[in-house]
Amino acid sequence: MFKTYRTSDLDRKLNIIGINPLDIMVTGVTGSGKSTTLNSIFQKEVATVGKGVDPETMTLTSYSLNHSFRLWDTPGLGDGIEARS
Ligand SMILES: Nc1nc2c(ncn2[C@@H]2O[C@H](COP(=O)(O)OP(=O)(O)O)[C@@H](O)[C@H]2O)c(=O)[nH]1
Ligand SMILES: [Mg+2]
Repeated sequence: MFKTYRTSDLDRKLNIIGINPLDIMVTGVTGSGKSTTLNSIFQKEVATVGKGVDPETMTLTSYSLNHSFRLWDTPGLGDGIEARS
């Protein structure tokens, strides 16, 4: 579904602007659901989801959805949800 949505159209437009693949960085505080969002987009467990508030994603990792889209999972911004009160 998402993987085939106007893929050739978007691919052609990305080539016109000279940015192909398009890099999309998923960012946010630790535990905000970045890895979960990636798993949802890919409809399989590509990224390890954290348990509780401990940071799970420690490195910058890329996942290619197709040859035009590359998504990047990032470590949290350090302001974990445990720091909120
Ligand atoms: N209730 C709820 N929990 C979520 C949601 N998305 C992620 N989580 C939970 O939040 C925790 C951290 O998720 P994770 O994807 O590892 O966050 P990340 O640190 O931003 O990558 C995990 O226990 C997930 O199951 C959501 O939409 N709703
Ligand atoms: Mg993560």
